Amino acid sequence: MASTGSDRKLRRVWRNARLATLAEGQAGLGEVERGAVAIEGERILFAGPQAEMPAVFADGSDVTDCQGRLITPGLIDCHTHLVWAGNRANEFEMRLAGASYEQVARAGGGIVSSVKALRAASEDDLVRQSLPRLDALIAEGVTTVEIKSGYGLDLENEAKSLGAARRLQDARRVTVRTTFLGAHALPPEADGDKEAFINKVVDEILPAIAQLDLADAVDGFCEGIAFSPEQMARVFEAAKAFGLPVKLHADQLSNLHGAALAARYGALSADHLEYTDEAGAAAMAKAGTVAVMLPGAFYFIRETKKPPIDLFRKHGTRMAVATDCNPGTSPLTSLLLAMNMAATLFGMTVEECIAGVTREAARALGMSGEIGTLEAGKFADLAIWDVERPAELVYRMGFNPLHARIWRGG
Ligand code: DI6
Ligand code: FE
Repeated sequence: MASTGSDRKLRRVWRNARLATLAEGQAGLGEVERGAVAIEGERILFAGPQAEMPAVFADGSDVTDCQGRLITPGLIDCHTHLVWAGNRANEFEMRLAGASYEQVARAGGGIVSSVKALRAASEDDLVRQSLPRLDALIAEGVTTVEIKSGYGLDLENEAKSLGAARRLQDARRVTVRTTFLGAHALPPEADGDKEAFINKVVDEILPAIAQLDLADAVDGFCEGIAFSPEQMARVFEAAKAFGLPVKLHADQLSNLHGAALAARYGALSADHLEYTDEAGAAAMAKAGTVAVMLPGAFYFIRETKKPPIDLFRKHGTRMAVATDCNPGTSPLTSLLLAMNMAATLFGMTVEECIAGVTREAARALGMSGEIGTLEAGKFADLAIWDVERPAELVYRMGFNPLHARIWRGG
């Protein structure tokens, strides 16, 4: 395959590596002992046994000897709220003194205090304050991150949040997916009128965000302290009208049958799910809605009800794991630690955890065709680890074994 001239894309090969390809349809992690990955430009050409790699792929390539290191797909954090201003360490202290998350929220703290801080910040400020959090994820091999709005709660400030999220993508070698979370909480000016606020989300804010093309998906918080299933259904109908996929914060603090609602709308994912019942788990499996586990929030609010992992297994519901990085319930910027928590607190296996931050996280973002596995044709997003076995990625706490990270081939 002689290729000359300036249009030649850079070819690179990593050899002498162990691979966890996570390839669809393969058992377990799709491990390969003596593996190689070849890429051209932004895309993977080959990932598999070194002996089976066509020799031509090494021709003229930049070749790296991995000395037995492990290569996985670049990690994907499919649920974050990482654009915010200020912090809520004061509420953390209140909760340490005995207040519950709901009590803090009802006392005017909680999400609303982050709304005030975000509204007071400029877009530049938001980018500046959020970059260290993004950098912390990137330092652990994250190559794609989903970022939600939801602390603006009016058009100007929701647009500012999503604009800041998009600018984070320009500032770093990373893929950002934005999600409009207008139905996150009731802003102070709504005077307790949830119906009127949902009308505003559906009639004004969401259409404008869609017109501005600022969001890749639409999310909501379906909960007693937030919005009802009926209200969320209205938001989902509006999203559908603009061709935007939906997802839902469901069954986090109580069972309002949010999982089933999400499934009914063919949601990409339903997230949290501590209180989800069997009918919800089954409906999600049938709809292909991914169950996103957020053990950081479970840990931080000292929840005791675990999500029904056994029911998800029984019904074949796909499971992802994410940080839920947010200032109120999960100030977590480590996807590796999220995996450890998913294993330790929820009983997920190493395979489920690693698939949950790669292949299944890609599915939860509707990006399965592009990222999440080491397969020919997908983007060359790789993480190279100084570990002997994949289980080490899940087992350690507060140690980062990342050796190198490749985003879109570079
Ligand atoms: N559920 C959560 O855990 C976060 N949002 C949500 O809908 C909490 C966000 C916050 O407290 O700031
Ligand atoms: Fe969340």
